[in-house]
Amino acid sequence: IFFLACLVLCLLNEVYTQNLTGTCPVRNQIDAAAVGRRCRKACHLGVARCKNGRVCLCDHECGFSCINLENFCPPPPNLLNSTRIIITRVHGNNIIQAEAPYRYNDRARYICDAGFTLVQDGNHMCHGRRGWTGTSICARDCGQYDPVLVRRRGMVCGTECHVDSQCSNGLQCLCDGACGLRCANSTINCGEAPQVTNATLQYTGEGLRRVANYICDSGFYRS
Ligand SMILES: *[C@@H]1O[C@H](CO)[C@@H](O)[C@H](O)[C@H]1NC(C)=O
Ligand SMILES: *[C@@H]1O[C@H](CO)[C@@H](O)[C@H](O)[C@H]1NC(C)=O
Ligand SMILES: *[C@@H]1O[C@H](CO)[C@@H](O)[C@H](O)[C@H]1NC(C)=O
Ligand SMILES: *[C@H]1O[C@H](CO)[C@@H](O)[C@H](O)[C@H]1NC(C)=O
Repeated sequence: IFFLACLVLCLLNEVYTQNLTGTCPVRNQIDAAAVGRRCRKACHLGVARCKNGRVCLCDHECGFSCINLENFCPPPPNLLNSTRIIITRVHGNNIIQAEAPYRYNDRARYICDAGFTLVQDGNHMCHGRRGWTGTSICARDCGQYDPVLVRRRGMVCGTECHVDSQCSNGLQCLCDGACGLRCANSTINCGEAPQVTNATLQYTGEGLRRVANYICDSGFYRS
């Protein structure tokens, strides 16, 4: 039993020292409230203020706080267009893959589905209130805003966005050609594309995804 207790303490001790050496933010109730967290009792390193087996650890926006290491975090929340999450844990000098139950300071990273890119990579850490810090966003793959093409084509670009929820009035976050990712009306009707002599016009797709295909008459080629 003594051996086991020592083993557990030594392991935990390594976890603590990992964060004793780093810098910890000063408690900021406004930042903590902004991400929906209530802080635990504040503490100072080396001053015995934490009770009931809690320990003084850096708890992100909350600064040094009394944390119960028996509190586990649930799996990280779902992220749109991401179906894979990698969760790691600092173990001595190594970083290992963490299995549930997740513990204080375990770290989660989201992998976006094919066709999407992580445009905001939150530093997701299991914090002292059984939750995860940070926000990540997987956005649809899309070219960058190209001001030269936009001007040449006389395009009017909507508001910049990464996900639908950033768009108002029922607009969606779509890849809008030279504009890049913008809030746009996906059911917009562009009317007819210009006629070209010695070619016939065929349309594919609908709304913003409608494409005009010019098929040259026989004996002609596209130049
Ligand atoms: C991205 O997520 C949205 C919301 O869950 C879903 O409707 C859409 O089909 C997803 N896109 C792809 C390409 O998986
Ligand atoms: C999108 O465009 C269609 C067709 O022009 C229009 O009927 C609809 O109200 C528009 N939707 C939004 C959200 O602006
Ligand atoms: C190509 O287009 C011109 C103008 O519409 C027309 O006069 C001509 O007959 C067309 N040529 C062929 C081979 O269809
Ligand atoms: C220590 O805490 C800080 C602040 O929350 C965090 O950013 C950092 O990743 C932690 N360090 C380790 C090694 O877990």
